[in-house]
Amino acid sequence: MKTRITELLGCEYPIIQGGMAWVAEHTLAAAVSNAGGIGLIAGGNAPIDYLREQIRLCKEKTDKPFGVNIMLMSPNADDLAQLVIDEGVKVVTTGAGNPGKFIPAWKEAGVKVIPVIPSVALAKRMEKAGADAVVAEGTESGGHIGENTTMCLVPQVVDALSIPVIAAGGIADGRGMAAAFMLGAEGVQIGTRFLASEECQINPKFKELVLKAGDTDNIVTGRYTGHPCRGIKTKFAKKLAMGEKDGTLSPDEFEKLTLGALRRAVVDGDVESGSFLCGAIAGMVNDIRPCADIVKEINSGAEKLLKL
Ligand code: TUI
Repeated sequence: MKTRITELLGCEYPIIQGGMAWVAEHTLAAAVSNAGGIGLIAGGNAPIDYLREQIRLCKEKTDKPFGVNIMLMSPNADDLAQLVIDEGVKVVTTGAGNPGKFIPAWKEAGVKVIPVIPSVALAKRMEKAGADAVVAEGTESGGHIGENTTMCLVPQVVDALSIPVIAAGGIADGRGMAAAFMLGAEGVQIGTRFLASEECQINPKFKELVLKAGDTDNIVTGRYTGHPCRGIKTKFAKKLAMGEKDGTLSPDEFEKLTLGALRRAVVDGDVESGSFLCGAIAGMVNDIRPCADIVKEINSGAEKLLKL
C-alpha cells in the first residue's frame, strides 16, 4: 500500500512501531524496519550514551530507515533532540508534549518530524510549526494518553490538516488498519501488537500478561496527576486506581509509587510493583510472532479489506 507516508519515510508498508519507553530498543526497531515498516527506538528517560549506542546498534542490524521517539517530559530531551541530528537519524516522533522548539533544527538537518498528538488543536499547531506528518493517538493506546478515541480523533485531525495523518490506538490487525484508512489515515502506528513479538526484548512475564489479557483487563490510572497512563489491570494497577478514587493516595504518593514502575515491569517482570503499560487492544493479541509476520499480515489484511 503506497501512501504519502511510505513516500515520506521511504518504507514499504505504512506501519510504524510505537516508540514505547523502555520497550522499544534496537532489536525490535531493526526487526520492524527490516520487515518493511518503520521501527522506532524510544529515547524515554534514557541517558544520551545509551540512546547513541542503540542508534548505532540499529544501524548495524538494518540498512532500512528507522526512527527515534523523543519523550518530551524527559529531562534529557534537549540533548536527545540534538543526538538524533548528530547520528543522522531519518525520522523522529515525539510524545508527551509540544516539540515546537526542536522542529526548525530537525527540519534543517533533513529529519522527518512526526509529533504524536492527542487533539486537533495540537495537530494544527504542529502542522504550522513544520511537521511532516502527525500521529493522531487515541485513548485506546498504552502509556500516557489523551482523552479522545481513535475513531473520533483521526477523522477530525484528517479534516483539519493537509499533511498526512497516522492513526494510533487500538490497532493490531488488518481490520484495524483498514478502519483507520477509511477514517482518512495514511499510516498506522502500532505498539501493543509488537509487545508480543519474538524480537521484543521485554521480560517474558510482560508478554505473558499481554497474551492472557482479555477485553476488560485494561485500566487508566493517574488522571489526577495530569499524566494518565493505560496499562494492564494488575493488582498493583488496581491498588493505584483505588487510592486515586478514594483519596487514600495523594498525587505525590502516587508519583512515588510509580517512579521506576515501567522499568520494573519491562526489565524485571515485577507484577507486585511494575506498571505494564499496554493498549486496550491487548485482549486481541494471542500469540508471539516474528515482526516480519506481524507487519506483513496486518498490511495484507488491510489491503484485502480496502479493495473489497
Ligand atoms: O507519549 C506517549 N506515550 C507515553 S510517554 C510514556 S513515559 C511517561 N510515563 C509517565 C508519565 C508520562 C510519560 C509512556 N507512554 N504517547 C504520545 C502522547 N503524547 N500521548 C499524549 C501526548 C501528548 C500530551 C500532551 C502530546 C502533546 C501534549 O501537549 C501538551 C502541550 O500542549 O504542551
